Amino acid sequence: MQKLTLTNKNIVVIGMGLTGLSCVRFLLAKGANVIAMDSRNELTLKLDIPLILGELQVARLIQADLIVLSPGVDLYTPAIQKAVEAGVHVIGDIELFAQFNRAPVIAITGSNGKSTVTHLVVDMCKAAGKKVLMGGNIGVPALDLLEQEADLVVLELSSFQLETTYSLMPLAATVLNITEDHLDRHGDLSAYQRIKLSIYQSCQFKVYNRDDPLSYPDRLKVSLSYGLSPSNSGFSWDNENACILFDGKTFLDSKSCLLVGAHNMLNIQAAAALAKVFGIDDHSIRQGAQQFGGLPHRCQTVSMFNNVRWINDSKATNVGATLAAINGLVTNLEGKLILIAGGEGKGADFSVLKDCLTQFVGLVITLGKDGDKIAVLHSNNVKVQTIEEAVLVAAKHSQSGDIVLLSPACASLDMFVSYQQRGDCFAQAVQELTA
Ligand code: UMA
Ligand code: ADP
Repeated sequence: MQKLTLTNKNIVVIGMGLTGLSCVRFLLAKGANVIAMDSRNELTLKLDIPLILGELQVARLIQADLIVLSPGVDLYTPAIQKAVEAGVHVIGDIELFAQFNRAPVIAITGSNGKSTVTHLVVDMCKAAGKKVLMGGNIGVPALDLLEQEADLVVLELSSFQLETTYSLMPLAATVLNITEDHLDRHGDLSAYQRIKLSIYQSCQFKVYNRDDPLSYPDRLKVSLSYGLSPSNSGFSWDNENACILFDGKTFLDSKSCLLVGAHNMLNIQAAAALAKVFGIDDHSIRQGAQQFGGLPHRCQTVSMFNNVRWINDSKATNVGATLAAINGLVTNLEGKLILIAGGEGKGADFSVLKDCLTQFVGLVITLGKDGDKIAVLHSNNVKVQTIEEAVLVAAKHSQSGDIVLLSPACASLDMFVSYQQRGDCFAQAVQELTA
């Protein structure tokens, strides 16, 4: 895409959430004429520009010089597609960022592990004394980062953001893994995969997961790989000694790290590879990896009571994350695993959970819009209405040595404002029970 000129251009920003508001601020500062739109019928926002609420108006959209979409707004909404057909460019905030950013970018996507890897890379680079900024899907709109000077910008990118990005040209990028997610928006796995892989477009160092062919860049030149499979080049895993290797030699002893689980060993490798190609020294990489204790709502122990471990993995919003949690936890399990799952399934095929549930899970407690689709996969299941009820049922069936895991394999939005609220409700119910 050609370099954008924004001054005096008529630009429509759709979606007045975090992203949309950052776009409005940025575009106004660049001298554009901005109109805001939001599908909600009511919105109490104080904006000094026109705000059009309710159904998107095609007539307004086709008059625009440019449309900037929030990630939560579907590019294939009929009104937006009419504007595209009329020749109006549609981009997202990451494309705007790309057009005006001057700092090197490390870009991270994948179905799971993005936030963990993004934090790890930032910590590794900070350990080396670099001025690093972090943003994107992680919660800080990328455009807000342009206000500060930095040695490096680390961006977590979702498929929604990548779908409207054309000229990011990251210094280094990775697709951590690809498992079904957001199919309600992208249609099928291959469409979702194609959007994820676009992160490698014009990227200098393609850092890739050797063990997940779906996530491979199409050209493997100038690349560094990671994986749990053996390899004499790039990062790999020595299962016997529980160490991360680089080019076949010991790089980091996992026992010196706070993160646990096979998926986190992959996350550390991915972050280390990205930091390495940016030129961060090995000592700082190890330091960053060793000091990182993990993020809330990701396989986080919230209570240990009567030797039952209660784990909040509310951020597991797709089947891949739940599979990783179960497979990671069963290695140290004394008793049985009780799984609490269900919510908004986003069009996923849950049958891939069946073998894992049958093999490792003693009881499945389900709730939410698509809970029944998970309940049918296990002969020992209980259906509940609320997270509090799920905790009570789990308490009744648990005994010393068991793990109770909230790892829903679904989004939370059918019952909660966010995955954080779902995780907090779970933790609170567990606290009340064990107080
Ligand atoms: N809206 C419309 N029309 C629509 C849909 C939404 O007008 O068809 C409006 C809503 O009424 C609301 C606004 O758009 O006013 C919300 O915009 P948004 O959904 O794009 O959300 P933001 O607040 O801008 O947050 C977004 C990301 N949200 C989504 O992708 C859904 C945040 O990721 C991200 O942190 C933030 O930008 C900053 O970059 C959240 C997320 O859930 C955490 N991401 C998904 C995920 O991780 O699975 C992709
Ligand atoms: P994202 O930002 O991609 O959602 P997070 O780091 O927030 O990723 O983790 C989300 C969920 O995925 C958590 O439940 C976590 O336990 C799980 N997870 C983290 N890393 C991986 C991985 N490499 N593979 C599979 N699941 C993972």
